Amino acid sequence: MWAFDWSNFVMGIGAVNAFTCDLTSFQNSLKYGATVISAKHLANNSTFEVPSSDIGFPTSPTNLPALCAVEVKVASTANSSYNFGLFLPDDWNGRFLAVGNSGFAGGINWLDMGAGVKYGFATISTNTGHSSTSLDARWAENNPEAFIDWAYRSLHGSVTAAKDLVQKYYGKRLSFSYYTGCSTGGRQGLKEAEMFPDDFDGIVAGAPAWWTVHLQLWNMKVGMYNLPTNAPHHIPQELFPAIGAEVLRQCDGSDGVLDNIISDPRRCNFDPETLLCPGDVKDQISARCLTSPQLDTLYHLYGDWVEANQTFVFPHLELGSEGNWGMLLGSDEPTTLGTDYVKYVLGLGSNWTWQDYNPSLLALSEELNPGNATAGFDLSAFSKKGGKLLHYHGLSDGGIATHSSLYYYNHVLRTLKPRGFDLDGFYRYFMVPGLEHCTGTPSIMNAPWYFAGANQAGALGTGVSSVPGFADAEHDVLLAMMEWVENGRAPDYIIATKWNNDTLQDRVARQRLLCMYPKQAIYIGTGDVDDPKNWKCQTLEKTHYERITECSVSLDVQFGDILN
Ligand SMILES: *[C@@H]1O[C@H](CO)[C@@H](O)[C@H](O)[C@H]1NC(C)=O
Ligand SMILES: *[C@@H]1O[C@H](CO)[C@@H](O)[C@H](O)[C@H]1NC(C)=O
Ligand SMILES: *[C@@H]1O[C@H](CO)[C@@H](O)[C@H](O)[C@H]1NC(C)=O
Ligand SMILES: *[C@@H]1O[C@H](CO)[C@@H](O)[C@H](O)[C@H]1NC(C)=O
Ligand SMILES: *[C@@H]1O[C@H](CO)[C@@H](O)[C@H](O)[C@H]1NC(C)=O
Ligand SMILES: *[C@@H]1O[C@H](CO)[C@@H](O)[C@H](O)[C@H]1NC(C)=O
Ligand SMILES: CC(=O)N[C@H]1CO[C@H](CO)[C@@H](O)[C@@H]1O
Repeated sequence: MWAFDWSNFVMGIGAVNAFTCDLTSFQNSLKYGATVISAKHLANNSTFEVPSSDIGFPTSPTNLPALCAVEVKVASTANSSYNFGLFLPDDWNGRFLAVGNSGFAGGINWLDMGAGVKYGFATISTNTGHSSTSLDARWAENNPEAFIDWAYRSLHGSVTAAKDLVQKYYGKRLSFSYYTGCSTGGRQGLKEAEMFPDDFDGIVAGAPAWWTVHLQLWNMKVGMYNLPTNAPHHIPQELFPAIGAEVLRQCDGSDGVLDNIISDPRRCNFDPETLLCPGDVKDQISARCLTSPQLDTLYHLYGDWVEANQTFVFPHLELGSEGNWGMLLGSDEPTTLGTDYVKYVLGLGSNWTWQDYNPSLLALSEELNPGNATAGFDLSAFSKKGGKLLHYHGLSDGGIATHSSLYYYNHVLRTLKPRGFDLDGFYRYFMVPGLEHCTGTPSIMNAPWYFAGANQAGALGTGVSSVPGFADAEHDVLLAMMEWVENGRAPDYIIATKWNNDTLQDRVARQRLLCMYPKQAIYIGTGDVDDPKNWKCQTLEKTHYERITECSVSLDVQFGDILN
């Protein structure tokens, strides 16, 4: 324990905190129903050792600025509670930042807090009310209150309590509040914009898992298309790279440039039949080809999920997502993101197996709408109070189909535009060619995927923050958000960066414009394709697919689900 609070000295003239970084001081300033678990000061360049109980986010952030690290427990009902963690930097920028969670994880996201506190934000994260890894929802069994905590209650409650503590600790009002999260974190951001519009001035939502009632079942359905593993239609994981390579061969040029990046899969007329094995193949893996039943599976994967009554349930996996298919395919069971949802959240019990699947589960999921986790489309209150939303989704995402984001964006547009709202004024959506689920890119594409989105800094290193060498509002989505909120300069584009081997010590391999939807990056025709200066943002005519997904009833899709 620190006997003396050095932070008062580090902060210098006129910046003495209202109280010191210790458990008693925090406990005394907390409201009823909350308990301080720990509070300690860390010197500059320290590592915060994540408690071993945090199995959701076990990685310790390193090279932190001098800060006060606090953990608080808050009761949400008589028999449920959640915790939140708080990093209070000695050198505070006067602003507040909350970071989001992943999958079903219960844990405080200390790693993303580490990236956030380096900007100078007072940074928080909630454990969402339970302890688990991101693929595990056993905690939700017979525990609807815990599911409500995960769905939205813990984040809103943590933000409210933490803002109060931040202002008491520094003895000053905070100026602006921000949020950044990806996947479940993206969903949490959209729920906040919808239900608690006053919590944040700016929300960055990546690859949002917003459609809980359909998404979790789709996660399972995608795996089921490729099961059981002994069936003739099963495609072994070893063949995914061959499929990815053929997709790239056929689709790379459909955006006008051969650069190994599929910028616009919607414009590719992919012909899966070119992958068909010749008659005499003995070793399919080395021949890199598919049988006729395996091609049927491919059609399912690239086709939207549409129910027999023409209800559109979820969009397709994208052409170019093959490098990320390990998330939902390639195992001998569908992901527990789906099966645990059915067993423990919909309540069918631990003996339920994916072989018991039937379409009535979809109706049950819609009817129960567990925890009210699915985000809605009415963002009018957030818009009216001046809130800003930056939403992005990778076009190589193998965990959450990319166009579920386009569906969300289009439905917000349908909800608000007739009421006179200008979407571009408060809500901007960016598709990211070659970005997998939140972080990374397929190795054959090597696309620029880094722009300091949620979870991204941690993927480059435990001490990384912002965009090293390019820490400005053009390259860093959080700085772009601050520029929009605080100076009224809305981003039309973000520049994404790719370091060789995703290693900061290595050189920058390429950078690329990401454009605000419906614009997309178009090569100007001369100069290095890896230099963003040689690209511009331009609107192309909508493709057939975009027009189709604007209808929630899908009559005919690019790879129609005729085989369902
Ligand atoms: C910061 O900490 C790292 C260990 O995480 C250490 O290697 C490095 O030398 C330290 N830097 C300074 C300037 O003390
Ligand atoms: C904190 O440590 C880093 C090295 O890790 C150093 O670059 C920086 O100047 C230090 N900051 C302060 C305020 O001492
Ligand atoms: C929590 O308490 C409520 C009533 O207060 C009860 O209905 C519910 O079953 C309890 N849940 C658990 C997990 O104990
Ligand atoms: C699961 O199946 C086992 C064996 O058939 C049975 O003993 C157990 O009661 C079942 N559990 C539930 C929750 O139905
Ligand atoms: C269509 O069927 C699905 C289940 O297969 C159900 O969830 C959905 O509510 C149905 N929609 C309509 C409009 O009947
Ligand atoms: C569910 O969320 C909607 C907004 O998405 C809100 O209007 C409604 O009050 C919520 N219901 C409950 C029970 O939380
Ligand atoms: C360690 C490693 O993977 N190094 C690779 C970095 O990238 C270059 C090409 O861009 C490869 O040649 C190296 O093998």
